[in-house]
Amino acid sequence: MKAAVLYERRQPLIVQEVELIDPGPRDVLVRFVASGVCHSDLSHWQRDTWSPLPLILGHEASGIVDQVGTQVSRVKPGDHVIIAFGNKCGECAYCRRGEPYLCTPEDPAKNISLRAHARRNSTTVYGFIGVGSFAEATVVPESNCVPIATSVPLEPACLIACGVSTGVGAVINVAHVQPGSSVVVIGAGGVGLNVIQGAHLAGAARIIAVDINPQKLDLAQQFGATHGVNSSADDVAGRIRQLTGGLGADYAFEVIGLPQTIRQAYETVRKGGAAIVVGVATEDAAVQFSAPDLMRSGKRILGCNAGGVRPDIDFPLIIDLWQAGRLQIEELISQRFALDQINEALIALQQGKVTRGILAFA
Ligand code: COD
Ligand code: ZN
Repeated sequence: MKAAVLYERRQPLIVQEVELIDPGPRDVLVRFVASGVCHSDLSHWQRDTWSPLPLILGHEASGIVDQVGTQVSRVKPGDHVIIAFGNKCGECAYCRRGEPYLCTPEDPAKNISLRAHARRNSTTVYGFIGVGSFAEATVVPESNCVPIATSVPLEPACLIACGVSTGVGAVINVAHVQPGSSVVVIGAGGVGLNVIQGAHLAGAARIIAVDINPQKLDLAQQFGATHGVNSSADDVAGRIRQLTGGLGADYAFEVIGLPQTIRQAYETVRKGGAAIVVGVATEDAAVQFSAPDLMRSGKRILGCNAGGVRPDIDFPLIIDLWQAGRLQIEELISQRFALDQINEALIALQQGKVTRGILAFA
């Protein structure tokens, strides 16, 4: 199959033939229909991260089941699926307590990010968080496949695997945003726009988008933001206090992954409010808080790993909301690329030129 392989960080991905591993007894071979291009893909291209090389990036994907291992029972060839990224072993303490986004396989050899995904000649090629969707196909454990009805448009459904579920999940599963509340969203990108539409869905009265890119602030309004603050021009803390009756917001979501914007989220919430950290910062990043201020203010800082999403429960729920007209998903896609154009797609994301770009394989 054709895949875009990352050999050296910050250098162009190379589109070439690789050989996928054969599916094991509990694995499924899925042919991709679409893959979103998310900032996490860009981060693993730009930063020196833990992910092993050579690597096929891409983790926000939908497709059609092509082959199944001998013990697979949850899907069959021809089924439409959204692929959940990361480990979903179903057996560890976290999976058993219904927190699959924290899955930690007891046997490190079962870590989906570190198992051989494909080969080129005799070189092992890895698949990003087990998915590797900048390619024509993948092999994943059946527990990573969420089947969906054939009536659901499969191309936009790819965005449910990350951007939509992480954003909506941050609001519903992690912060539990209450009707009538005030919500700040710092970073109105592919994931941040979904925090905004999640907050709108949860009945927030004020949704204040903060971004350095004025075009993203316009987009934010289309997805439910009531106000926009341009953080390269405006006094963010002052403007938010003004918009929230002087107290600060009930919730502030950081959806970028920078220490200064995580700090900004903490500063913009009222006493008793919650700052939710959705973006992943570089491994050495640290953020300072005054311990007595944290104690006296009763503010809460919540870590949010992949939106606290339980794919088997939350993907069908999101599809129902989308099909009922309560979430916008097609509207997030501003540009389609072919696999050969993957480097252009990453650069368009880096330059802030797309709402969400997708690779379309059909
Ligand atoms: N102040 C305000 N806005 C900023 C700033 C800043 N200093 N810097 C950048 N921005 C804005 C950009 O203009 C853009 O609108 C937005 O931030 C970022 O958007 P995108 O579209 O580039 O990025 P996303 O939305 O795809 O990236 C989302 C995350 C940053 C949340 C993602 O990359 C991440 O860190 N995920 C965390 C871990 C996780 O849950 N992973 C699951 C797989 S993603
Ligand atoms: Zn992502």
